[in-house]
Amino acid sequence: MGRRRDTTPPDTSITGGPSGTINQNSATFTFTGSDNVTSTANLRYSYNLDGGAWSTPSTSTSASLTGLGAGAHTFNVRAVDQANNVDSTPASRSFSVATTTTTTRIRKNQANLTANERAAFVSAVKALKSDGRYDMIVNEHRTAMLSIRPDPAHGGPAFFAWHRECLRRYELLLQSVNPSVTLPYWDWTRDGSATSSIWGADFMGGNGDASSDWRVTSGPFAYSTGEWTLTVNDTPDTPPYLRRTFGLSGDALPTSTQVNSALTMVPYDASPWNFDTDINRSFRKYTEWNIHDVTHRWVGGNMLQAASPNDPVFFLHHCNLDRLWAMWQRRNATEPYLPSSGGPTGHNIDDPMWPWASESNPPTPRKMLDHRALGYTYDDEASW
Ligand SMILES: [Cu+2]
Repeated sequence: MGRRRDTTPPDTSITGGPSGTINQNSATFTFTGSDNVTSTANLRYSYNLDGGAWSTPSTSTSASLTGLGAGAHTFNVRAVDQANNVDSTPASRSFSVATTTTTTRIRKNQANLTANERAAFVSAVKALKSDGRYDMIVNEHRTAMLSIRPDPAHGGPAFFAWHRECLRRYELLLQSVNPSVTLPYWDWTRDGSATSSIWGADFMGGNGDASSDWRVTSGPFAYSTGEWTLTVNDTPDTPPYLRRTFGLSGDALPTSTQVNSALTMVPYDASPWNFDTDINRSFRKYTEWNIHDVTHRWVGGNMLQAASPNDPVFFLHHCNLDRLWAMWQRRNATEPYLPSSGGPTGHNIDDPMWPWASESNPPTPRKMLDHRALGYTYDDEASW
């Protein structure tokens, strides 16, 4: 009499993985099985998605799925024992991928935008202006600078983190109007003249007119369009029209030499963590003073004010500063954000940042450190 042949199939169960709705297009499932003869360690597993082809059986007890489309999915897995009996009732798990998955969005150099991309950006900006959401952001920046003490956004370590959050929220608002839009950056070291394409009549518009109180008279943000009236201002006597005074302050736009100096400057910031920090011992202070401030002054007009986001180029300028911070982080990977304590309120690494501090999961400098985790990248990161 020979040994009785094992004809009993194993059982399979899923031990981990998503259920319900997920906000990403990848998922990992774990599973196990049991059998009358084969030990669990010797079982093999085969799986499929949405009833597709079964994978080749393997002893691996997890499966990582990537590139999942939006909508409902079912993951199926079945154990196979050493006599090649296959579980005829596979374990299944249903889940669904949200239609608005967190996809990484690429921020591009404004000089490389196509005409269509420029038009889409401008029209999203104008949509936010017309429904008041643009002016809400202008007001947050203005209030931070004029009324909240210490200023949560300027003159301290959180300078980069605060503006990263401000820009991210602005970009999300733009994307609520047009999901294909991302924030472009203005590389002043490359496009540093009054005739650079950034100032084109189809994009930011040009310099102010000296004979009209430096009023911007060209492009989509000229007062005459009726679509760009300044309502949030530093003082009640500020004119309602956008003003620019290129180069009038005597400042020059940042050079690549200055940018390179910033990129090699360590540590991130230094005591006393404010306006008095030694400019040669702080990436933050050097960049805020020698690169950020001079650009605000070179553009002039509304860019000199606390309500400087009234000029839409504010966000393109700060987008390049955000890129510079990310580049500095990459090149100085062992240099931490500073400080963890002892800095002005709102500027320590785990301090909630005004005006978002009362939200249930308020942004802090620490939560701003990884820009890619916030859902965006820069178009030239490969060359950093
Ligand atoms: Cu600012």
